Amino acid sequence: MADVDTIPKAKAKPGTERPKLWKVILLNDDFTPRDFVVAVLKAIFRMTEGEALGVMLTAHRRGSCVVAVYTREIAETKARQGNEAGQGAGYPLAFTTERET
Ligand code: NFA
Repeated sequence: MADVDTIPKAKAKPGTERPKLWKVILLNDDFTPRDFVVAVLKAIFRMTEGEALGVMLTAHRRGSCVVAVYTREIAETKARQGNEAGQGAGYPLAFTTERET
């Protein structure tokens, strides 16, 4: 049996499907203080100060920024917690979720 080891498999091995993932997206607004956004990112998304600053500034400059990617339930929970933190402090801070393609 010549070269049988080098014949490629027709398909990827079953059971190796990629999990469905959802992005959590931070939206910019004109009212939420920068420090508050950074504090929320650190508390809910377990970011360092530097990571949180980078995400906040990207959303500030570009209008939005992907914060992180999770399975659906975790993404929706983190987005809701971020929105509630803003609401609780009287700010329009907004996170959305979007299925990753
Ligand atoms: N644009 C807000 C400000 O200048 C900061 C901000 C950044 C708000 C990212 C929401 C998201 N105070």
